[in-house]
Amino acid sequence: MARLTLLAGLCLVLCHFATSKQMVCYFTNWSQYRPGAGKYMPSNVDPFLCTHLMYAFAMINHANELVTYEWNDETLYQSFNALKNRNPNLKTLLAVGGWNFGSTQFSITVSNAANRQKFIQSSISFLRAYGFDGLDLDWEYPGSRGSPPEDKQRFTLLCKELLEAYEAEGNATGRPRLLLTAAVSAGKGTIDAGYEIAEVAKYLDFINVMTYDFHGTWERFTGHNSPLYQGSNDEGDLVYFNTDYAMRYWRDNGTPVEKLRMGFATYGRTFRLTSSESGVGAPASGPASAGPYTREAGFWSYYEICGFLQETKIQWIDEQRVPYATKNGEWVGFDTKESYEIKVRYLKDQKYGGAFVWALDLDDFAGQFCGQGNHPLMSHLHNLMDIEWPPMPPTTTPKPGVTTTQKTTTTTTTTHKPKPGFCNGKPDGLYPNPSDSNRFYECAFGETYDRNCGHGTVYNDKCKCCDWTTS
Ligand SMILES: *[C@@H]1O[C@H](CO)[C@@H](O)[C@H](O)[C@H]1NC(C)=O
Ligand SMILES: CC(=O)N[C@H]1CO[C@H](CO)[C@@H](O)[C@@H]1O
Repeated sequence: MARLTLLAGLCLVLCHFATSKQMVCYFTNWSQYRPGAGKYMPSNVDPFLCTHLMYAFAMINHANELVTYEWNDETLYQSFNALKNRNPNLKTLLAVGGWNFGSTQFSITVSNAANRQKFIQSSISFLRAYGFDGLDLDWEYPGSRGSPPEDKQRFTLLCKELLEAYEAEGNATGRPRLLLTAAVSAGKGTIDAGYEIAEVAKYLDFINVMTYDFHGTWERFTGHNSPLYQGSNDEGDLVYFNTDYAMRYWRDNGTPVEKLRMGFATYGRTFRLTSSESGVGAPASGPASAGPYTREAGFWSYYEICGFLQETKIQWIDEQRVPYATKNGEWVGFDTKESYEIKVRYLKDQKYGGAFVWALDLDDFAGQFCGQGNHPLMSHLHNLMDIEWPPMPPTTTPKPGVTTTQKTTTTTTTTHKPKPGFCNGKPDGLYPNPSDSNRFYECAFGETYDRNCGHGTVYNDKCKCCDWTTS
């Protein structure tokens, strides 16, 4: 009971901390296949950059079970979740779905109670087996792309039943409940077709509104990937296609502001110009040339854009508060530290609960292209969001080869007189105190010393040290 109270106390501190300033970052299973300096692995992730890491993507099989996608996902899950050994306050979630996975299997999975339960129970064992802290639903999209209209209500049911099952499992096992989040559309039409906003907002811990991909090569005029505000060229439904509108729409239809995460892109979308016009709204036909690393038409990572910016200059779409650049008939709308700054000021004014980034691998993560240091956009965002980790206990016995281990030693803040009894007949060493996880016994020369761990830590018998958890 003392241990539970202590852990609950720890959670109050850390959980409160975590909800006040969040930066959620996506890792993608395909960035491992990029050539040369573009290759991105879990080992490239800085565990102190983001508060939550999302692994994209897992999928659902025909038996409605949560399963891996890539041949080596299991290995990558391990190194991904091992990042928490270096930062014990970091949370990791597994994102299921994604654009390529589409809607078909999601529709089948939500279509009846048995399928939903199969998925829900499989997600619990899968997430626990690999050490994730939760699930991120990336269904693109309920009620669209072949998903029938009734999927809008069924998505709500899925969220409701997932949360109930996660609560029950947390209660039964005494482990922190698995988190449940979703990445959702920022387009008004897709939102209206897919989400009972106020309902799903009750069940989800937070909601990532994908405030990017508003404009791209599928259109016949240049437009920005992730504008903050509406542009004066925008007419008809295009007036909805900006970050401000999407965030307000989710809020005004019933999502508490603290649950909303605003999307930040570390990439841009490109066009090929067809005339001498080169501003926003200029005629275009198709994408610019594919980036040498991302190799996807219409899409450049920030580090590829840095190359493009040589011999041209950054221009601004003033009313939308975002930059673009053009050169040799190619056009890209993207984000910079400056546009991030403006967006974070907006996010804070509106009191939204945090930011999320698509994606870790698209920033200049190793600082090899832009001359702005490692992951310049995301580091800047981290600073703008005032993310601070709780102070770590001192590290006095680092494990060999692990320089950033956060394990503490058996630092005691109080030394009690030898307490007779406990150590009788025991070898010298450290032992858990069965009645208080914040305490432990030290046996030396047959004497029993009653010691306690530093504030907020508990005795962990595996490492014979004071730690964040008892196991
Ligand atoms: C879990 O425990 C909490 C707190 O005791 C309780 O409110 C909730 O109803 C329980 N949920 C389930 C699904 O058992
Ligand atoms: C290499 C690659 O693209 N791997 C997969 C990662 O997961 C997504 C799931 O959406 C798949 O579409 C990719 O094929």
